[in-house]
Amino acid sequence: MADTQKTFSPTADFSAQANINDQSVYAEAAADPQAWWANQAQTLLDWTKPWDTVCEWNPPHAKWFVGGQLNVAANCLDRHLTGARRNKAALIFEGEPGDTRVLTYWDLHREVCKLSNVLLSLNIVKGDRVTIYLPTAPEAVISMLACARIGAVHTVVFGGFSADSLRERISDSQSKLLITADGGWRRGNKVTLKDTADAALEGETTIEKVIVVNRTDDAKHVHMKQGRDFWWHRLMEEADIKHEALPMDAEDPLYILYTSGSTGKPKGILHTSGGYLTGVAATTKYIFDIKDSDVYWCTADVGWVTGHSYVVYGPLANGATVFLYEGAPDWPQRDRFWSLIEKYGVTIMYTAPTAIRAFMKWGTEWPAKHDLSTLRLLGSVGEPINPEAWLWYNTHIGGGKCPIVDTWWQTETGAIMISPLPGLSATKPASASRPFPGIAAEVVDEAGNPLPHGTDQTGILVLTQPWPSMLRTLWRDDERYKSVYWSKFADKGYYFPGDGARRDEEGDYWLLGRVDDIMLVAGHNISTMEVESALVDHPAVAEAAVIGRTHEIKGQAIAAFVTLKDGVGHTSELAGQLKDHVAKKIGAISRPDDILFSAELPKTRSGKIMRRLLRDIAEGRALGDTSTLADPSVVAGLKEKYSEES
Ligand code: 6R9
Repeated sequence: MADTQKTFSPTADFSAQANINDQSVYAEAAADPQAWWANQAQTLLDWTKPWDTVCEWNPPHAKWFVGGQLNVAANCLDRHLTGARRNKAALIFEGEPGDTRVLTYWDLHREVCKLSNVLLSLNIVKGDRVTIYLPTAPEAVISMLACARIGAVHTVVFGGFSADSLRERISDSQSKLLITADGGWRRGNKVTLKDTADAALEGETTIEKVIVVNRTDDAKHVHMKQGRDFWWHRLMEEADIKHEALPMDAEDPLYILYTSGSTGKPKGILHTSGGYLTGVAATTKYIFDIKDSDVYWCTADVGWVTGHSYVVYGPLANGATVFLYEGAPDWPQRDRFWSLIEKYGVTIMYTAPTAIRAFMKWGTEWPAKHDLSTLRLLGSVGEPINPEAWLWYNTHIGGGKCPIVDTWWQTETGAIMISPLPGLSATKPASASRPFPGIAAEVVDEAGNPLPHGTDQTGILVLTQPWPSMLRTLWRDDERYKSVYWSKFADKGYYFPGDGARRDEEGDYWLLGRVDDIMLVAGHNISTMEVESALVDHPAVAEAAVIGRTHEIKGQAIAAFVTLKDGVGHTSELAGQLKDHVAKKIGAISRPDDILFSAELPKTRSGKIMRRLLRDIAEGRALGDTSTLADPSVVAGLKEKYSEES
């Protein structure tokens, strides 16, 4: 049997010590999911007021733990201060240049209290939005928790986003305050965040005040606008260290996080307090098997949901030690991650398939140079992992002894939905196993009927019942919330995540990628529309069609088919300019890999661009059905051209 078809069971030692090692959890949760979740909320969190109702479900709107009160930051900090965790490391940070900082729970609590007082002194009150545009460093975590402590709603924007993207998110969320830094470090270079922030604030803006963290010691080059901009360290020097966390209703908003939508405009995913924290605390405890003795490293940037749920809220709610690294995996050399694992004795690592594929390409000599024996569990998230990458991760990083949890979830779901439980599941390379206890999923056909297990047909993944950490709506756009997620199977009341899937004979789930116009480039969701809009915004471009083509390392690469305005010449300089233009408009992660100029794009008679055919062209496949095209010769010409130029 090929290794890719084998199953891998946890060792007896691992199972014996696991936080869950009894299969009965699945049946127990399925019998009464609400009771199961209520039990998690009760045992894993501290509430200042108990709830009256576990779940109110008025499809498609859910409320969880209605009437209950808690403070998310207090659950991540204050309750750990009374016992042995007080002086335990909460955050161990290493910056890209090699600077290090350790914050104990006691330290982190003090910093968060101080910043809470700073926010109050800047007139930020419960319900106000605060945009956070920072590198992955302790200040980002402190900022998120300080918002949670006073009830301000944070919206973290990934530091790689452009000024336009930042401006759009600030304006949609109507944030009053921006927290940023002079810069961050990436492959030895300074990323000038403050300059980008300044550009985003030009003209009209809802932002009244800006707090600036000194990260790169670039004070000389940073322009501080009087009355608007304040240095973090100055404000913190004077801040009171005492702050009482404000109890929040379970349904009070915790954060908004923007994610790509297929119409181009980003969607503001809204998460609330009690249900969200219950979901992330339970999944962290049972899927990552977190213990007080662990050193846990999730490599995601705090700007993505994985950073929210599994760098900050889930692990800190569990009182874990979180390792945080600011920079790139190949700086100064390709063994940076492995040297960090050795240096800090990391026991749990959670990363993305795109990173694993890059490590594979760089070769086994890099991890082999380091002692990785402290690792006991590995995780993967962001896109489907190929069986070969799974096996490589298992052998060369996990030493063949670490369970791998391939976790499927989304910004919208808040917490992991489908994953193995590491002490129980016999895992199969590239299968995410089964829904977490208390989560109800199914794979259905276009009509919403369940597909038989073991069929080759690609089905559509749906979640059939509400869950505590689900998004509550899209910020200021409830209509879009209803139409994007709930209209496809409205009669059945199913949540539609936009992913293709199938189930094997044993009922295990295999995720097969997006079924909509979202690309997964290095694990990041990028909308084809958004890149097309950025291209068309360039004066030389008449029309553009963008698709994700299969890419060895990034999963998908961005290929753009571009029609130019009359009289503009097709030059390689222009292709370069267009790539730069998109990177500037949206951010470097959206920079197209290929630009192909074409006099025309393949369209149906009703004028729809046939992206399926463009994908066939970019991936060198035989063209599928072209009979619905207005002019079939267009694709034939394009195909020839693509193979010549690439
Ligand atoms: C957590 C996160 C969500 C989309 C999702 C799916 C893809 C994530 C996956 C996976 C297969 C996995 N995805 N994890 N596909 N296997 N283990 O990535 O959130 O950025 O919102 O992306 O990512 O397509 O719908 P987000």
